[in-house]
Amino acid sequence: MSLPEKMASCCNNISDKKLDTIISKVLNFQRISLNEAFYLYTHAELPLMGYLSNKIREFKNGNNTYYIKNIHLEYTNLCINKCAFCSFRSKTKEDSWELSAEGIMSIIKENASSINEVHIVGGIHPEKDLNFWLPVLRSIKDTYPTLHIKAFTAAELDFLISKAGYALKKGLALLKDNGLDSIPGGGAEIFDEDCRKKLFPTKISAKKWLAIHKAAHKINIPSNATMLYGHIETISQRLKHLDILRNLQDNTNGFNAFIPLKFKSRNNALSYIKESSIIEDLKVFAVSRIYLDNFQHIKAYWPMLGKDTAFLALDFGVDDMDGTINNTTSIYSRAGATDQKPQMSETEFKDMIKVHRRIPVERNAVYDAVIKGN
Ligand code: V47
Repeated sequence: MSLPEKMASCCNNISDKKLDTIISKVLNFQRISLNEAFYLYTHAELPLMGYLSNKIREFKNGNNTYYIKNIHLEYTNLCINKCAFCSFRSKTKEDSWELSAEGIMSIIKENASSINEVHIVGGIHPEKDLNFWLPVLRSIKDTYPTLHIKAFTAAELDFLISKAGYALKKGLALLKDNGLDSIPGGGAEIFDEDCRKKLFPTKISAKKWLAIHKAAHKINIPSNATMLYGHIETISQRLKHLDILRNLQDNTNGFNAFIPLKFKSRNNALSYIKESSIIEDLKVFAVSRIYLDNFQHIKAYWPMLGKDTAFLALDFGVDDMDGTINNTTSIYSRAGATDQKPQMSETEFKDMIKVHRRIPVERNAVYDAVIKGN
């Protein structure tokens, strides 16, 4: 009996020719189709998904598990959109905050000696546009030239650039010239337009999200991609989301990492939805690793997943962990994340990665290992 046959029979207990073919393709590093991914997702037991995704993970990244020392700087919780899944947006004036340019610089100054990346995102502030941000980015870059600036989801970029009266290409070029190094993956949510209409009708369309990332890749601004799962979307819609990303990556090769984001249900309009199980979470990570054969990295964002599931995911395709964070995000604590004060020391990261029999590698924002002096 071949190995795939053994895996199929031990994990599924029945002979399934279609599953065997898909298993063989994955183990031979051949691309699987959307239909095959659906079949795999709906017919393979979790151990088999883990086994297959781990093969791809080890083929692409060996035992390395990347982590980064960073902060997530959230500059405002004011937002013109009212996305049903969001627990972050302020509902009253008393509950809102926005950071001034000085406030932003002061948070970076406080953390600069212990980080090599700042991840800047926020709500869509009704008044702030590119004219506010260009001097701020310039000032961060001039003061901390080696600090990587990953900033603004495509939804923010669309607003900041158009409000300032620039065309997309020009706006992105100005951001790059003033210090923007890469774009985070937020705002993708789920690409299915029916879900978007129901849950976040005023947010940019999937088409626009993709166009912004494509335009960024064209001028060598790399980015990440995310998928918000576990709300009203179906398995087919999840897989279609992956398919759209795989197609764009074939075209541009500008994505660094894919990050599945587990929907957290506290304090938002979707609180009636039961959160996905750990089994479902691990399946999403595994199928993402298997399907996105042209993405080098699959990232677990632990403040949202919780530490236990995030480290378990190292056996389900994940090779990348974000980040030390220094207690700088509240997007997930407000949505009910287990760690209400998200922070992980470098030692804890390394120890947890080693417990999972992987090699911790501190990375910079472009996935080079950080070489440490004495
Ligand atoms: O787009 C908001 C998600 C995203 C909830 O690129 C929620 O390296 C779950 O994109 N439950 C922003 N998710 C965060 C993000 C991100 C995080 C870490 C790393 C990177 C990267 C990107 O957070 C939003 C939305 O999809 N989100 N509310 C919630 N209740």
